[in-house]
Amino acid sequence: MSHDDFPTEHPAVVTCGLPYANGDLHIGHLRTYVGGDVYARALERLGQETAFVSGSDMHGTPVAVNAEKEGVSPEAFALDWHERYAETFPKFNVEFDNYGHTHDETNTEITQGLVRDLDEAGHLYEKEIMVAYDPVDDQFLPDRYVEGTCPYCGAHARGDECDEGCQRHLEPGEVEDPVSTITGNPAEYRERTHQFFEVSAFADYLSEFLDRLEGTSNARNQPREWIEQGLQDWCITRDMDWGIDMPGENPQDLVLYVWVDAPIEYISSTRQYTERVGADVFDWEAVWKEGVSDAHPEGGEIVHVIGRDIIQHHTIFWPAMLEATGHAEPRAVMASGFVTLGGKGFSTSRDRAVWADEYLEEGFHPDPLRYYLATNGGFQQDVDFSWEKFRDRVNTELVGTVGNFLYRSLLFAHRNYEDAPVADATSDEVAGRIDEAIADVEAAVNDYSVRALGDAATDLARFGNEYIQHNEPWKLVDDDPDEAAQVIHDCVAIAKAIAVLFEPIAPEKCERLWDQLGEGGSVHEVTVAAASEEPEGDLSEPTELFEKVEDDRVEELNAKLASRVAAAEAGDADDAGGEAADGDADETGDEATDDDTETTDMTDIDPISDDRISFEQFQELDVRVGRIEDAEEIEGADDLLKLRVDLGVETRTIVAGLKGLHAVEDLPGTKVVVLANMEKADLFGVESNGMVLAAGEQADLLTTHEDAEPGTKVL
Ligand code: B3M
Ligand code: ZN
Repeated sequence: MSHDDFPTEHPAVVTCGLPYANGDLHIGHLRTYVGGDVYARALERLGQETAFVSGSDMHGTPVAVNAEKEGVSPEAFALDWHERYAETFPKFNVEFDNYGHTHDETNTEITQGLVRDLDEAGHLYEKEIMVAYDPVDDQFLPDRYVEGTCPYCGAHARGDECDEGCQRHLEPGEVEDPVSTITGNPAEYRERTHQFFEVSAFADYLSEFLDRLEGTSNARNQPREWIEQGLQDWCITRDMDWGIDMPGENPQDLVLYVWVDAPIEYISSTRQYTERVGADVFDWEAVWKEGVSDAHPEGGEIVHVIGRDIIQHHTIFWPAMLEATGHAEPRAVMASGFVTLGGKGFSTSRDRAVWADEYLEEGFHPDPLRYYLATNGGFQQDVDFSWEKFRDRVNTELVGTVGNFLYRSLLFAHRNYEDAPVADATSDEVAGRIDEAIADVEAAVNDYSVRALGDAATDLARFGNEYIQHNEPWKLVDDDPDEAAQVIHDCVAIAKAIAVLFEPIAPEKCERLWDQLGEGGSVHEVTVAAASEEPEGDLSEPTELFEKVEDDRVEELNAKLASRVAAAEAGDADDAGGEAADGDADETGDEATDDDTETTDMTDIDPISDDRISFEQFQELDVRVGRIEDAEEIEGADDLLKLRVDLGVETRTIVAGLKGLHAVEDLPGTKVVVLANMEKADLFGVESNGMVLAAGEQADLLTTHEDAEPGTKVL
């Protein structure tokens, strides 16, 4: 690793945190993958030799718990998700040079080798510890198999992290009042012998490492505090079947903790890339090992792109493992903020998400989402997604600024000059502005600012719009054809620079622009120097690069999301603490979590929305008085009841999450309030045609005080 400005003479590896292979990806997940991809592409545009790698995280309880719920083996379950992820990323133009997984042979071999090296170097020791155990089910409860109370802040916590409170990583045995997430049984603690890595011995090294570490400031500041508070050693084994076996003598059949083999996949994935392309094209050892390559004795430039919830693993445990085993140290950690949806967290279990596949199925191009996620805020900041905000940024910036400039310039050039306009060279003013944009991109890479990478290109397009508007070439064509040709030549030069500089953010769109410009080859292959080279291609008839997002699409998409959330909430209304066994590594943002107490803590009540709706919007809701005629259970559904509800004009079947909260036999005759024009939903094979309104987790049914008849409208 060096601290020279990029591009350096050493090979670089950009990695993205490995997604747990345990469930659908939503657009919140995509933020770090898009960020990593944008950054890796930008490094390449600067001429830096770069490999971009990641892989699926197959092990650990986040996978095992979800597989168990589905009743399939963790291996089959994880492989299935792995294959889906490997297909999904390229659809968003996230193009890893290698995308492996932690359960393959390469990673098993490298992991076991590295753990052996730690052992031989005297950094591992055995210790008896108490681990959670379910006496009824007769099984150990590592990590997410157990939940309880955080010993540091008192919040409800998972066995391995205080996800709802102080965010600390929790060691086995730390969580108080342990309960099994699988059976709900109270757990007890039993003594077992586990392997520990002496992270505490690396405190001084880590402090110095943090002083050198580049990337986002959150990745340095938080770990400094942890070091000041005193580092604990790290338990690296677990009582589980699923995982990589602890090498050497292993009488208790322990596997390695998932966080041991997961980051090692960064190395394994790079090695697989080398195995495919040859060490002369990319040498994994030159990057990852110290003292192996003569040209790169300190290794290469390692840049980790991660979510901010896994800073500790990447700035404490991982660099200590690397340092202890003769590996190169990371140069930078870029830790992103979370993505929220309409101001709240994504919730996979409540279907409160815009799914990655869904975004594409709705017919949207991946590049506008990349733009949105990459530039909607600084990388460390949380980014809120809403269809309205997406529409606004696409329409204003991509269509209005970038697309508009390109289309009007290239159309004018094509109509008036057929191929390239005839001026000899780009004017000094415009050439100077393009050089500035190139310098902005170089600075953005060295500042680890994904957002500034996007801004460099959009600012240039903004300049282009002003330039063409100010010079009015359409007026000059007749009066001063040479000047007109110069202006348009300049605009084509700006368009070419945009194609090069915007490629990291919008790779597919920029490839198309490159084609329209008649430049040969692929824009993916050129360096930023090409941005200031004279445009020489034969222009083809341009088409608009970006499409507007229409208002009615936004309404439609919001309605779909709302009805899905309502259907999911109907499904888990009585599911107290229902997220508990969810294994949802993927819940992002600070969503209010379920609470399994009977009383409502007023501090948990959501603030009243500031977003007012019009009376017209309210009138779109067809809310009616109804009377339950009949209620029955639904086979296989833990929370739901099937109701027949008299709405005066007709009797509807409505599925509601009332099971366990209301006695089935008490319900017939109860007057309720129904949202009658709710989108139909299929729940456990029953078509639900409407929604019964109820308050809170206990589903307190709304009713009327007097004798309004079924069918009466609620106004
Ligand atoms: N699989 C996912 C997460 O906690 C976890 C990342 C591993 S990166 C080496 O975000
Ligand atoms: Zn805590």
